[in-house]
Amino acid sequence: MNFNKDKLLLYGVTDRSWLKGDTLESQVEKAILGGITSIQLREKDLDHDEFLISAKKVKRITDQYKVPFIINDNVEIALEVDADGVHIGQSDEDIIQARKKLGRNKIIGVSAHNVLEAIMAEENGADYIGVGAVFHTNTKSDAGTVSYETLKEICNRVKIPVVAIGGITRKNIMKLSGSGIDGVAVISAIFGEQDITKASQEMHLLVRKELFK
Ligand code: 3NM
Repeated sequence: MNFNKDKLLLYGVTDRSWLKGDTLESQVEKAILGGITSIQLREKDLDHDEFLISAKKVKRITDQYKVPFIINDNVEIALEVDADGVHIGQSDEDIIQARKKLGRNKIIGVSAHNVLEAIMAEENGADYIGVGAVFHTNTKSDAGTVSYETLKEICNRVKIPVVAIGGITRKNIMKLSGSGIDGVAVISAIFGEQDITKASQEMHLLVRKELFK
């Protein structure tokens, strides 16, 4: 896929623990209406068939709004629903294997926590890197921490787009200003909010204002 880095500006990542009676696809639609520019379906607790059903439902929405649709850590599901790509962690499926299965036209995002991991991911053919956790997060219990200096160094050292993740909120987003990131990936500050559309709208404005001034 000819991946436009502008699509990474505000990257929403789903989390079933925030459903509160809503459906995931409805939450995704609300977030898109507020201004998220990509979505990652992150299903940590579903078996293959349930994951597939969820992916098909969310893809209907992302197709409708033409928002890139990335599957977390599951190349098979990405292929089955013809998603735009996958996001894999350092311990997840190897990037090179993923590329073989997906071909050149799909996006592969990789999590990196230090400069070496970021450089390796780029060399192995990643299309973008997710770097975190840049702030404390309650969403991912095993998230490491990445300092502002490391984030900035990663942005300087790799040519592919860099997205910051972990604990990013409307209150702290400006602390990432000047780091060189291309966007932010967010779970709770969007999907954990009562009004998902408003939260993503405000976040979108802040990302534009604070990151690219
Ligand atoms: N990955 P929230 S931090 C999914 O550091 C994820 O790689 C991270 O959720 C990493 O926006 C994280 O609610 C959780 O903090 C992000």
